[in-house]
Amino acid sequence: QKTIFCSAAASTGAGVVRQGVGDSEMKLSRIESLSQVSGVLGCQWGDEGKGKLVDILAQHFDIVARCQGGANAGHTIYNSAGKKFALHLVPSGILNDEAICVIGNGVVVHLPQLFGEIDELEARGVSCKGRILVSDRAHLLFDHHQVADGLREAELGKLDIGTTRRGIGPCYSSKVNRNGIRVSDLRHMDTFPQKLDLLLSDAASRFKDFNYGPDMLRQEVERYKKFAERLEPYITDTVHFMNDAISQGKKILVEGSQATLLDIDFGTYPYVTSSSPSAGGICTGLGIAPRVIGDLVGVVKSYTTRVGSGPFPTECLDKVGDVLRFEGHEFGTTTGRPRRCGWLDIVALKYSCQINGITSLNLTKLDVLSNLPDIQVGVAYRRIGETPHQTFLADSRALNQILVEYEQIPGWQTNISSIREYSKLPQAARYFVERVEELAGVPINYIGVGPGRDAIIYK
Ligand code: 2SA
Ligand code: GDP
Ligand code: MG
Repeated sequence: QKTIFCSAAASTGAGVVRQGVGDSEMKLSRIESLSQVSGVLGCQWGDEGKGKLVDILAQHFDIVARCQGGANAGHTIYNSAGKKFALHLVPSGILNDEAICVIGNGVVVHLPQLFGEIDELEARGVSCKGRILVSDRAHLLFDHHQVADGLREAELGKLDIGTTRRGIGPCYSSKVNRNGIRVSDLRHMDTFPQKLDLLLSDAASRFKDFNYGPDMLRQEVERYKKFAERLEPYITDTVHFMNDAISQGKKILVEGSQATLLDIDFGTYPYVTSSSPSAGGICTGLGIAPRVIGDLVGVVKSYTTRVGSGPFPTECLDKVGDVLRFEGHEFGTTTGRPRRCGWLDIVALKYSCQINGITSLNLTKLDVLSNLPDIQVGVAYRRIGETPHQTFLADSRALNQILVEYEQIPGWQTNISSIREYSKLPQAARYFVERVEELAGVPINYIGVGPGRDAIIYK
């Protein structure tokens, strides 16, 4: 489906390396200059490495907040001892003891998952007590939403979305349908059973294979009575909390989940998630005003991956795709699914930067490209017989058939994973970074060269 039109071999070396600024100074300037309210957003189809950047930046922020999505997210981070943590609902700031982690009103919360994560973190020595606040306005995601997610995917057959089956779509549907159940409803156990009955009856009338009877309701109500007790200390009016914190000058980092191309409005609809992982989701999912948001760091992989169905113009269905998957360990953090892999897509990146107002980029997984003799970067789209353009199309069917024009950049074929200074990167790697920066039109301030917390270069 995809054609390489041009391979403009890049023969020149990297540009002039910034002189005179020490790397630790650069690190501090890159982190400390971030505005009071900053965000980290995915610029592709997710799994760009947002969790790692949030974990690093969290050491300089008072609050780390999630504003959308649910346990479909999978953020893998490593602490300073190199221990791996996979987070789904708990914000990636949790490994910084000083940070308060907020689960905002825009998040859909599956309580068994949340408590499971908290138990695991506590068991591994990460104190969560008093450090996780759950919005009273957040919607509860029940097991039956997950069942409905699976039934709908099965019903769609070959046309399935490829969801994580974590119940995200059905829960946001309940929310928009105005019969969802919110965290604050757990404080009214007298009316809770009727509300839950309505939700379960809806699911039973929608899916013939959805088994629902009085025992199920009774058991679920009993279970949620216990959850309600356990959740009580976490329940917070996070809208007030966030706005008070802003007035007090506290530093807030918003952690995006999924990514712009999975956005319910701006993504490759219908192959998207059911929330707004782009900048707008910060305001609606936390109750803070647009004018308080300053820097938005876009996270972009040095290539592209996607899990689930839907258009992916620069996908590599050949050996290159396998190499990227193998070298980049591209398997879903939540589901373990192999991720589809392909080249970096500048058209998609520019679109994401524009929609979100991205102020700087974190180019991640540069190390993964190290064994490739040359690297392609998708720079324009074109339909047969038409001139190339840089418009990310709304029509997923058209996007599926689009032809991509590539620019070829020479590889560096050297291991770069232990390099920590920009000037020490091979010239070809610097050329790649600077060419991407130029094509995207947004500065690349952070470069990932490995999964570990320290494997980052401040540019
Ligand atoms: P859903 O479950 O309704 O949100 O699925 C709808 C689409 O959104 C995609 N999606 C994701 N894409 C990448 N990463 C995600 N998180 C996990 C991870 C995914 C995993 O970190 O690896 O483990 O498979 C994520 N969550 C949702 C999904 O693939 C559908 O295309
Ligand atoms: P997120 O959903 O955006 O937080 O990303 P995930 O955690 O789902 O997937 C990113 C994966 O890449 C994780 O396993 C990270 O540990 C890993 N990772 C992040 N940055 C880098 C990097 O620069 N190089 C390498 N090799 N791995 C990275
Ligand atoms: Mg992920």
